[in-house]
Amino acid sequence: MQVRTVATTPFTDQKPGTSGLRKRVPAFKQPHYLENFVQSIFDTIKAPAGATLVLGGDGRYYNREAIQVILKMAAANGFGRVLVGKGGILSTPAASCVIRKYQTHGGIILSASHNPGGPDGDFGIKYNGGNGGPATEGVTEAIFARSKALAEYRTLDVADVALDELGETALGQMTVQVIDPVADYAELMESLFDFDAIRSLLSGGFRIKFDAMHAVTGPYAREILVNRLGAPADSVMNAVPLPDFGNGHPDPNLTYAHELVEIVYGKDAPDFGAASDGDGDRNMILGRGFFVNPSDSLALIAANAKLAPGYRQGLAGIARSMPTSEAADRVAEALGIPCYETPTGWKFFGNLMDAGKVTLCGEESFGTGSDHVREKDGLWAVLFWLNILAARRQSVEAIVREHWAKYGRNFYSRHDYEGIPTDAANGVMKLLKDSFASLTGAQFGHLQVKLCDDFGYTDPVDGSVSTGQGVRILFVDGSRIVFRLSGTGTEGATLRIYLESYEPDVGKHHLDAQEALATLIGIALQVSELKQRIGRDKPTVIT
Ligand code: VG1
Ligand code: CO
Repeated sequence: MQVRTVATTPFTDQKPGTSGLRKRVPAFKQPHYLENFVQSIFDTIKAPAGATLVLGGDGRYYNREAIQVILKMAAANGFGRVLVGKGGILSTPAASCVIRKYQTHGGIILSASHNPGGPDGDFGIKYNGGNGGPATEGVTEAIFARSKALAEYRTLDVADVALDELGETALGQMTVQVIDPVADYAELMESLFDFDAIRSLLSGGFRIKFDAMHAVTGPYAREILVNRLGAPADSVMNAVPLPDFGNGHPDPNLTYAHELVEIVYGKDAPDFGAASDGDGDRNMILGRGFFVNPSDSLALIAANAKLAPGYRQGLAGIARSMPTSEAADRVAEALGIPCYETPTGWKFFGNLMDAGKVTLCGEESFGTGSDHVREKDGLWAVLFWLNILAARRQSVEAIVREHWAKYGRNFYSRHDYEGIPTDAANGVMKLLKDSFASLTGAQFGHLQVKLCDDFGYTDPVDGSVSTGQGVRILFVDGSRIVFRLSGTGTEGATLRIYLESYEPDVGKHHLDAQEALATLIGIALQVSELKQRIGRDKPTVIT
């Protein structure tokens, strides 16, 4: 079979964001667009001839077409084998699991995560290295640099490969191996958690509802929660992955997972609710009529980790992204283990886990995970909670309130302003940076500003430096406001405002987070001149 070398011209906009390259489907459908980026990956990673690659995606619109393009290019670029999930499907954590288990030369994951799908929706692609984790900034920068100089790509002129039956097909010199996307992942979960205890919880009348949001986790949740743990079949809703996610927005938060929220806050509600996102790496945890803030969830999992067999030996350390609340720091302190603060994005956790410095990682954006893979992992978090609930036999709410009583409560919220003009968003960030000097020491009611900066991070393992990771306004009493521009959107800009204050007084823990954070919210709006500059009264999403 003849390798065909195709002449191409570079695109200038193939810079990966927080988690890979994300664009609208029509952008990816431009002639050569996907091919250019894939060739840039292959040219950068320089896999040895005959290497194995993992390939799969969240099943969104254009997933199948892209998989065929990538398979042919992988064959033409000298790969020996590609492990591809059946139907082209692999959740992000499952892809990470497979890369690690079969020690492949990394993998390519097709996903725009929580962004909507469909012909006019979003598509995305990223490369994960041999450790199973997202390529580090050094690698993504090199891929971007290559994409700007690319003159040709290589492919094979062959028919498409059948992806709907398990088994092997030859593609030129390469073997395409279609694997069960769920089996390896389910086995890993069973090795970490006490499935017997969870089974007995579920058979004792404890009711759960998991919303797969028409996205990738449906088959995983059915296999694990229903087939292996014995939950009734209707415990998993929206379980069939659809290319357009049923026209929904597969983002597990109180706004977009409203179908689940109505059930869990409604009459005859289940004891536990959870949802996951488009590619299965995010999670939202709910108790009956009760929302668990993702930052609290990380802290709670850390505090209760020893209840799960896979973590009985204790934790090496915890890492959280900078905007994530400091609730986990308090647990780390009590456990006498380190807590690292990294920039936003899972790629910053990989080195810490590889070096054995941390076991658990988390982000405020509904992302929790551990060193079992190198991605955040939605179902893993759900199973961790079920394991804790099976061991403690209390309600979700009671467990969270006990945690607050012991450690204090970190009131926390994120306000997102989505789809605002890029110039206005940049203007807000510039204004804030220009105000550091005047803000430092400034008094707002009972709150005084201690320090303002633009967060920078030096990786403790490889010494690499990442700057410009978010504007922080830190107050003397420990309260914080953080401003960041999203790196995952495809339309205009999204400004995120993260708000946090610590409350040791258990008598105030019942307060609503928005109420408790009202003063900080007012300060954030004032110093950013947000209303004047972007003309919005309210955030698009509050979490
Ligand atoms: C967002 C979240 C970040 C997360 C990233 C990828 O990034 O804030 O915490 O790691 O999405 O998650 P940004 O740059 O838009 O704030 V996923 O589930 O979309 O791969
Ligand atoms: Co995701």
